Amino acid sequence: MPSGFFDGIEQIQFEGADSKNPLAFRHYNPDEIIMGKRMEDHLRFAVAWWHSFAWEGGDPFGGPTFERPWYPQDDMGRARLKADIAFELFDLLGQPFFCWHDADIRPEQGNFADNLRTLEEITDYIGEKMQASGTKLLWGTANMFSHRRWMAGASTNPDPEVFAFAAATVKSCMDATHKLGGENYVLWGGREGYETLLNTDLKAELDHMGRFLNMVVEYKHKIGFKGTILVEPKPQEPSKHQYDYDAATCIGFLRKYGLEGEVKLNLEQGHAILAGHSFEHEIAVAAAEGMLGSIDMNRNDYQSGWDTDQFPNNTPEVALAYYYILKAGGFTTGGTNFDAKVRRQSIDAEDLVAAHVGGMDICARGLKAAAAMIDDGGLEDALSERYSGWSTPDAASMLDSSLEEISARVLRENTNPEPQSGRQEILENYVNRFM
Ligand code: XLS
Ligand code: NI
Ligand code: NI
Repeated sequence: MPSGFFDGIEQIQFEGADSKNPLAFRHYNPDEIIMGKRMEDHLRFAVAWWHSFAWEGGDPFGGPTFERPWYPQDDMGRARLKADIAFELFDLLGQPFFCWHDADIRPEQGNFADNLRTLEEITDYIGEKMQASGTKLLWGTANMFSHRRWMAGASTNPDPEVFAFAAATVKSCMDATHKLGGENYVLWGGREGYETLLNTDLKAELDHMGRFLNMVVEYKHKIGFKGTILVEPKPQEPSKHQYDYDAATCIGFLRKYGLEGEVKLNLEQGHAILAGHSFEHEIAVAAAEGMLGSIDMNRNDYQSGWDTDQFPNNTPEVALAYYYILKAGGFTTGGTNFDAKVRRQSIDAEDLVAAHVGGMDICARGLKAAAAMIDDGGLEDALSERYSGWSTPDAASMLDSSLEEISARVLRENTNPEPQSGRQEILENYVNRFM
């Protein structure tokens, strides 16, 4: 028996680019073959439980604006109803995956034993629903930032009892993710950072976080979890300074603690913007290190300075993100998780559906544009041309020589390089042809 929450909304269909139906896909056509692979298998969309079902529409100035039948979220019966309605959305959208934090799917119990018991109970229930619907788990994660126990951090907390609570919590979430066949496990350290250096032993905190992540990897192998462990960079918010600032910082951290072969990155558009980067920059940095894992797709407001988690709606931005993802070989265990929420005035069930339909469509459109650019090869040609000097044996051998030898060469050959155009506008015009 459907809950009635989505009454009047039919399963979303692909109707093609000319459709005027606001609840239809114009570009997302799961079976369409792009570069030899189904569109659905390229994009691997996931719905995020937290934004769509747990967030109640509050902001720093006001409380909840949404009224949902599963509120208040303090009861296991209503947690089950929330799961029922989540799967109703999944069936309407037909996206292949979803993601959760423990705190999104079960009510906070205030102690570890009851948190564990209710997590096991609700994930058994979700497991049954997954069987029936075919929707899979892209990743699970632990919410170690909302409850007051985490206010000074989880694995970086000065109090070892909080470190212990965090370790037990992550173990429980890894077990639940493994049980549900999750394809990745994510760690985002919202409180792994600090408010003031005056009360913070930065080196000790980083060492604890490095050891903690090693324990996660050790446990993954112990239980035979085949998914990928991912860390998610973000520069600030909620902490003033977060240790996982951006992709480059995370890569340095992973190398320092010997985790470069074990852990990859989950990159989020809004976090890239907060760090002063573009999304494609973060993707390219991770890809260059072989550490591109998965993405949290959303859109950040360029003026506000905080993490607005809007649904994406800008084709060129999305297309460039997928261009660099495709160039890196596409996703393996990763996917496109909508870490995005409707605005707090968008209070209807229809808004929730429309937001995902639009997000999926813009990503499909971006993917098609990205594939067309790869197929055309114009950007790749321009790159080869720009770096072609390095393919001569003379230039390549320089990298195996020394400053003295190179200096002698410059004097001998009277080297005096002629500047070449970077052709940026020409390349930007080229990209626009595909949008
Ligand atoms: C918050 C993060 C969070 C992670 C999962 O800004 O994006 O939602 O994706 O903990
Ligand atoms: Ni995220
Ligand atoms: Ni975020």
